[in-house]
Amino acid sequence: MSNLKKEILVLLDREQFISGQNIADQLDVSRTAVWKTIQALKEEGYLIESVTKRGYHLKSSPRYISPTSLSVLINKSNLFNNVEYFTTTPSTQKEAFRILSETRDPFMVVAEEQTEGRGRFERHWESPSKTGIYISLVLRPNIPITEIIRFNLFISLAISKSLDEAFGVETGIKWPNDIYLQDKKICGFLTEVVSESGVINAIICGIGINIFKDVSRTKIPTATSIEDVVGTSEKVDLDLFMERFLDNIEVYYNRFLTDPFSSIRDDWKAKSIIFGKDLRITETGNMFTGRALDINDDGFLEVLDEEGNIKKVISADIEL
Ligand code: BT5
Repeated sequence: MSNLKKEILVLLDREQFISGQNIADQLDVSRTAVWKTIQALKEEGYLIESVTKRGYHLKSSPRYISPTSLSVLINKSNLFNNVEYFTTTPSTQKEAFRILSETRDPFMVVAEEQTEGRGRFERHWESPSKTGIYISLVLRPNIPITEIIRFNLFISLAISKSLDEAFGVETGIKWPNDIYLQDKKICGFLTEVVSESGVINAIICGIGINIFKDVSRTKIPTATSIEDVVGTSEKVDLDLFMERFLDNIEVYYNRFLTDPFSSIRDDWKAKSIIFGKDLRITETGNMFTGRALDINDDGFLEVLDEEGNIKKVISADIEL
């Protein structure tokens, strides 16, 4: 990633013009270098107006996430200092596992398209090009593997809040790993772990979010996208979403490291969509029906089954 691209993007303003000379002086580069970099940004999808004697002005950002905006955001992040960006890849999870051995630092993998995106239990995740966000977060907490159930609770709240804040929607959490919007699935995530002697070496959390409409998703009747709900793609600002997302992931990941689930229980339950409903629950191949009562401090779901027994469920498929 060219540093100059990032630096010029930070200087370009939506309200005011900035002259090429001013940019060149501030960044200590030639005006030709500025001009060339502006052309490269235009090729990435930035609409940059240039007016004689006034200079440059940013009219709009690309419709989809741009690698340059993403690396500007990563520079501000206290949690991640590297992002690997792919235009296409089989799966960001696969890339994350490959890169894992090269670094001890947390990092992110982002792709515009996945050809073999996967859900839990090797299920398929539909990942059409530039219409969804496909991310793997790699985190390296030094904690026992049993804590991973709690991780999912903190992360689901971070994702759900980010969607609400960026797009003005009201998403809900469908335990254990889905985010719903208006009764349909807008996001799914899966958490995989590399561990040694019961201690986590790395968490690899893969998150798929449907943003724009795409014909390939119409075959999944339970799926929706942000565009399906907000109506027009002009209101969808992915730079804003990524900013909210990185902020919330950092906040809730830090809280996960220090605080018990009880500290977010009320917030989490207010966003949960499974309470007070009859559920069909499938856990390790066994299906039963019941009502969700509560989530305990370890992250287990407590369910009242039809025989009146309280069952504790760790991870399951839930049908509402
Ligand atoms: C999940 O699995 O919901 C976790 C999905 C995680 C995807 C991310 S994308 C980045 C990273 N890299 C990867 O390769 N994966 C992760 P699960 O609960 O098993 O749900 C899968 C089911 O959701 C499928 O069987 C379909 O019924 C449905 N589905 C598939 N694609 C979908 C989509 N785009 N939107 C909504 N539902 C979908």
